[in-house]
Amino acid sequence: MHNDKRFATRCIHAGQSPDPTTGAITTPIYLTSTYVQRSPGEFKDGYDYSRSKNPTRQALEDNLAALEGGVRGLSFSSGLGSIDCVLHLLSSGDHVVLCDDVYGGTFRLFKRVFEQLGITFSRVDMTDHDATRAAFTDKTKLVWLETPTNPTLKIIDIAAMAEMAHAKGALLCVDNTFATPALQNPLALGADIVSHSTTKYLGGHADVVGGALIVKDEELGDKLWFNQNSVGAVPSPMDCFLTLRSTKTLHVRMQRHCENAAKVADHLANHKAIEKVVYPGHTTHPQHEVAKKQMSDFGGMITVYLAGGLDAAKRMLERVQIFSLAESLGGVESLIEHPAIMTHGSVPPEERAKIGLTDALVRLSVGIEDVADQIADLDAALA
Ligand code: P1T
Repeated sequence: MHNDKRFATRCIHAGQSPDPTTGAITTPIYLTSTYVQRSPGEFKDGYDYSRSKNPTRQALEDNLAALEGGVRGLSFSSGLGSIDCVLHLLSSGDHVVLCDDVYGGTFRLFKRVFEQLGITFSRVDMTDHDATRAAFTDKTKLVWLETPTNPTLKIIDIAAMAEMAHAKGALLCVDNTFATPALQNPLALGADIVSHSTTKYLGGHADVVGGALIVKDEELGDKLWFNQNSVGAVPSPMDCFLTLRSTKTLHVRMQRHCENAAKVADHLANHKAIEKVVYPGHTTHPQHEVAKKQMSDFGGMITVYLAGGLDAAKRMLERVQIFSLAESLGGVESLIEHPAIMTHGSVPPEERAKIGLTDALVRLSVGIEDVADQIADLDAALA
């Protein structure tokens, strides 16, 4: 419903029609594991068992598909569950070109789970197009990237990567968790699959762990659904309800996240305790032009390097009061963390060093509190 409308309208209406039984405007939480059949194998609209299909999940999946401009959405019990589903498209011997900076858990899934099953991968700095081209082999079936990357906030040119992947017959999957469809539409830029940790901005309130995949090709959607149903990492109807409730406000939340982050980033850039600020909206960001080309705004994430290294980082992180020291991101409340010790602890130190993920690096997820309070909190913690 309303899939052809503008983004804000899709946030609120896509995938949702009044409930057929009562006219309820809000999609009910269908807490049912199974559905009564008229005769063996005779059931309504594909509803035979809730791992395969559930009306609350269907509404969320249709909503997410409309937000990303795809034809099919699939939702999962975690972001890693959605990545796992894509990797199950591959067979032993296949090769993946992976961007060198990804969430620590994504790296661990490739390295510790799928590599054992015979799937190889090469990590490459995808801002370097020649190096990326050289990373392909005749076995490359998939290109996987995040942009902005977690946590060094590199911006990767999605259209250029799509062209490169397709020239080699590989699929391109973009993890759009940091930007969200409010700011960036990978499918329109040529990606085949969009992946999300809906735990972050899409969920937006730090109360649900979830994931999603969106595609623009029905046949690929069927293959992924087969994997999802066979492996079984599906979300509960309650989690789907909460996520669907949140996507209704995604457009307004993202606007405020971006406004606040831009102000916080400007402030920190002039702070003597900060050695360097990485924010895609700054003209000093090495891929600022790419960000301007493919994003409608620069997001709510900021990465900083503290002048005083690990000790200074720890002192700051212990002192914040509006920002909370915690893993995760993208909620209404501001979070701050130390990736080397926390979210990226599963990436070996030598691999972290290669991408500048040092002990001085601190990652901020700027929430939608009053920005003056956010800045005062950071100043007090850095004093
Ligand atoms: O935590 P989960 O919902 O399973 O999602 C994994 C994931 C996937 N992709 C990106 C870009 C992510 O950032 C994450 C999870 N990240 C954090 C928990 C974090 O604090 O960075």
